[in-house]
Amino acid sequence: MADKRKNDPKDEQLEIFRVNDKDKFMTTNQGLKVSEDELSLTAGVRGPTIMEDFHFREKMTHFDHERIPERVVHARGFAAHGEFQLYENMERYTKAKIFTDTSKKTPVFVRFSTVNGARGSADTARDARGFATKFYTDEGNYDLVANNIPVFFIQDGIKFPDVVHSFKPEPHNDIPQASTAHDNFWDFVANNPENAHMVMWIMSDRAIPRSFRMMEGFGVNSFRFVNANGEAFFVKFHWKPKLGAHSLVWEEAQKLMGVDPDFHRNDLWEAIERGDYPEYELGVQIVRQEDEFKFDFDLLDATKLIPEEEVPVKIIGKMTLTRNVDNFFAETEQVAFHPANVVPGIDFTNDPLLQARLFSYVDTQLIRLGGPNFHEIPINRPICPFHNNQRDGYHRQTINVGRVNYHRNSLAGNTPTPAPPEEGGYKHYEEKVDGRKVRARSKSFTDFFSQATLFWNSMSEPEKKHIIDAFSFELGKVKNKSVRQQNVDLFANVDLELAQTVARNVGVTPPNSGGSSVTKSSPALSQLNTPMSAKTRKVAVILSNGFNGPLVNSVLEFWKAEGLVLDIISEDQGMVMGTNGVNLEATQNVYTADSVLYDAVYMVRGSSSDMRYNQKVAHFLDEAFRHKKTIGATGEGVQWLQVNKFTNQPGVISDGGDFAKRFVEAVAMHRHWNRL
Ligand code: HDE
Repeated sequence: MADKRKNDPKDEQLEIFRVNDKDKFMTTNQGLKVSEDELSLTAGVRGPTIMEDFHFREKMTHFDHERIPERVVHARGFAAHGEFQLYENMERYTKAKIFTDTSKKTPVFVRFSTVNGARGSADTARDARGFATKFYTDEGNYDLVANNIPVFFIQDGIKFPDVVHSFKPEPHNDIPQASTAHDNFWDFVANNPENAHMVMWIMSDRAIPRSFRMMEGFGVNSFRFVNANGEAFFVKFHWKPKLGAHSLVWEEAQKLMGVDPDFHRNDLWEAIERGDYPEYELGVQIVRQEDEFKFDFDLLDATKLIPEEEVPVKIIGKMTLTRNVDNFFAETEQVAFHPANVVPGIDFTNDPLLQARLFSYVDTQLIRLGGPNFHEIPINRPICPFHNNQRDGYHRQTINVGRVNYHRNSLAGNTPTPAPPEEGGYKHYEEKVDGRKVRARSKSFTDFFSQATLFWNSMSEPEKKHIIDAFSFELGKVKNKSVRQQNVDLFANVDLELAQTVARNVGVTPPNSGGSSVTKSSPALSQLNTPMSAKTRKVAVILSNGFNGPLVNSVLEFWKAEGLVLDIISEDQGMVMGTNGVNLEATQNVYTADSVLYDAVYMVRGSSSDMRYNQKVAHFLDEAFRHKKTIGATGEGVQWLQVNKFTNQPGVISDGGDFAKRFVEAVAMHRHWNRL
């Protein structure tokens, strides 16, 4: 860990703000040493507390003000530090130094989040995920504020408060938490058909990721690259995780909300602590200005994606997350992202959703972080110097020296001076704008269903089944029958069979007309076509005293070398004795562990005279089997597979040649969908 901190300018900057209270005397915030912290000052041992007790008042007042408003969306998040390095000079398209200098390592801070739930909600709710990156570049902070879904619900930001109101808990009773499975959301969906494409993604496996480390990121809006000659290009940003994009199954996600509400947080934190640094490649889809109208959708419409088969994603660099935060509140909670934080060479488009975002982020941060000086909070400070005539306001930390706080001036030689573009001054792209003031949407935005169908067509059979199940679950929770009916009627425009199946599941009339003429698909959208790897996958190793020491030892050593993460689970925590003097420490017992916490199970030996234990192990295996996870067994463990009739099923690996290797190959497949 210490090594990773070397040569990281953001880390060096944060260092002066770090305080370690260990081995120090306790003081008040004024630096006065405190002699007593457990007894307030009272008039006599049984008498009233005295106002004079300044230590009590300071301690209590600070506590009373500990909370700040949570983010109105993306309240629950988790973040880490890292670095970005470019593979290839992109100067043909952009003059941004971060995208032209391949030698540079740029510090980054990344915050992942759910959108809907409150700060204390569970990680695995069905939802889009935020994927916001702050690059601390030498030209100023650049924020790529992305989601793990490439499209959005609405086309014009003026509808953002409506869509957010609809998916948040209902206002009369504040139910349900972190879930779209309720009447208001689906009423909004049915009556605002532009969100059909996004809703298909929300009903898909993308909305229940296995890990933040296995999630793609998308800038969603079309941005602009501008090169040194002033030539501009449309650009869409992508993050591609090296481990591939993988998901949970719904039952598992639901159970995890109780078993480990911090499932994604734990996963990221532990991976970084282990040194399994998550890696994501940055990709760009670049479209020439003159090709703006060559697509069958509008590039400015955030409910559309550019299929990768039409415009390939060019991989240009890699981000590695290398360091957990020191303090959640100071860093993760106080970080403030803003899509308008750009550097020369990166510019905006007229996408009406993006234009609204450019207003909203600072506005919300003003209330959340209590004033206009939140850029001075350590996590938000650029690592390059900043100078202007902005002064004062709540919590100002900078002590501006000198008398001049205005431009133009003569007393400070007219400084700070605006920098010309040759000196790095930001110049907005001079897009020609000419039009009447209207409240209207371009006709090129009105096809709401073709790409929803494209997405559906691109799904594999198991993915389609999951989408049907998700629609059925969510609409099944909608009490108003008309809302259920309106939705199946709406989604008949995406796929008739999908709508009919869901209609039958939720007790409304299956639509008999609709359907789509779109036959196009985009294979890149299916998660079956993502990189597959066994690295960092978690395996539950269930064993009890008397296990085959040499065999288990060699299997576990092989797996560790392959990058698997192992948890030894037994009847009790503590040492488990194997043959030939091989002893392993169980870090979990079967009552604290749960199969949903693992990617795979290795059953070594599990029987006990305790029926409760045997039942728990049987349940563990049964659940792993139903969730299509890899199950391996050697020796006595094989009997468990036979009893449960799991043998001869895909992804069930038992004794025999190359057991350890076959198991790793099976784990790398993520899930075995063709299992019965
Ligand atoms: Fe955001 N969004 N958003 N958003 N968004 C916020 O800013 C907003 C949109 C995204 O980890 C807020 O500081 C509007 C798309 C992320 O701190 C707020 C519109 C995408 C995060 C806001 C959108 C995003 C936010 C709330 C439509 C994907 C969390 C707290 C016009 C590209 C950042 C805050 C973090 C947060 C407004 C749509 C991503 C209210 C008005 C599309 C990842 O300002």
